[in-house]
Amino acid sequence: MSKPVVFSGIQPSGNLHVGNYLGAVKHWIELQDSDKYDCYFCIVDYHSLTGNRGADERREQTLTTAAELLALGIDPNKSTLFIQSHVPECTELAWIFNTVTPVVELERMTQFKDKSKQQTKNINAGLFTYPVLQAADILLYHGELVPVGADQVQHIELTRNITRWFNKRYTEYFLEPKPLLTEAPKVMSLLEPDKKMSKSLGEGHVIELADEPKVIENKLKKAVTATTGGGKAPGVDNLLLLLEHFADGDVCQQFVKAEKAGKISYSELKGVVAEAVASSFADFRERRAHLLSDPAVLKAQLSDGAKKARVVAEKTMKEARELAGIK
Ligand code: AQP
Repeated sequence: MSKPVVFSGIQPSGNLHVGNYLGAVKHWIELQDSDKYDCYFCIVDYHSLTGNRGADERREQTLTTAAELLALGIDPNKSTLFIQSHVPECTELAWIFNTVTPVVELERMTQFKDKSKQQTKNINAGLFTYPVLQAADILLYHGELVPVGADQVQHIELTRNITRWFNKRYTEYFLEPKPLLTEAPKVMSLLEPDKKMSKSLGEGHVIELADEPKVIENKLKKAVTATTGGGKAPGVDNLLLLLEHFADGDVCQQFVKAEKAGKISYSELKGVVAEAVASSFADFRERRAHLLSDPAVLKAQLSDGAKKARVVAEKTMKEARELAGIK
């Protein structure tokens, strides 16, 4: 019996942050280690072309992202880990999907609207069709479960629709995938806690997993907690969420109680969060440095992953071409 396929991707647009970890990558590792799924994890460098970074930076960050995923526990013997552009079939399938996807549906995508505001001088067509390429990635491997953060749910819904549009126009072929969320599907920015933590917001907004303890401490010192006017402060909730996931259980409860009693010290909370996050990733930082010291080994692992992925991708693409009446 074949196992259900899990597929997910991450952009090489910067070092991984605690949002990427709690919302997605931690879940990837749990699913991989459960041994119940056939897991594909992809570093989506084609997707990252929609941003502003240069070629050299992209190439370097792609390897760094691979090292970070391996250092966190993605195991190439258990999962297929690869770089998206090493399996270019996804761009061909994306083209077919572009032709069944109504423009109005893409116009509804909140990520497109947000990114268009963030990069006003570079609102490229790739940014608009980004979720179509994402659908192609998932369906190329017949992904059934897609572990992502809350911000990606709308895109997975669109993937489900693309499946229906393709199947209706041609033949019932693709299965509709489902998003899988963690208990922390949306970690917020440290400086603007009404926005999700995002690499593209800038340095002070994110805690990178590779940040040294002092850096984490300094970032947390500047984190927005409660603003005047009372009410529930999203910045405080966000720090408590980090504590819940990175510190021992009762530590978080003590701060939750103190907050309810109006006796919480934000500077103390920030110090404890900094310590908990930094110590949770101490081993990771060592493994990451070790992996990055030998890029040839990393590249060989990624090339093996792409070979495995390509076997499935070529089969799907051959069938999809036939169904669409090309070749
Ligand atoms: N703040 C977050 N909380 C929970 N999950 C998150 N994810 C991202 N930010 C958070 C999830 O991480 C996975 C990989 O994300 P990505 O790098 O491919 O794309 P992204 O969502 O665009 O991440 P960023 O940090 O916001 O990158 P930029 O700024 O470059 O666009 C996804 O599953 C995502 O949901």
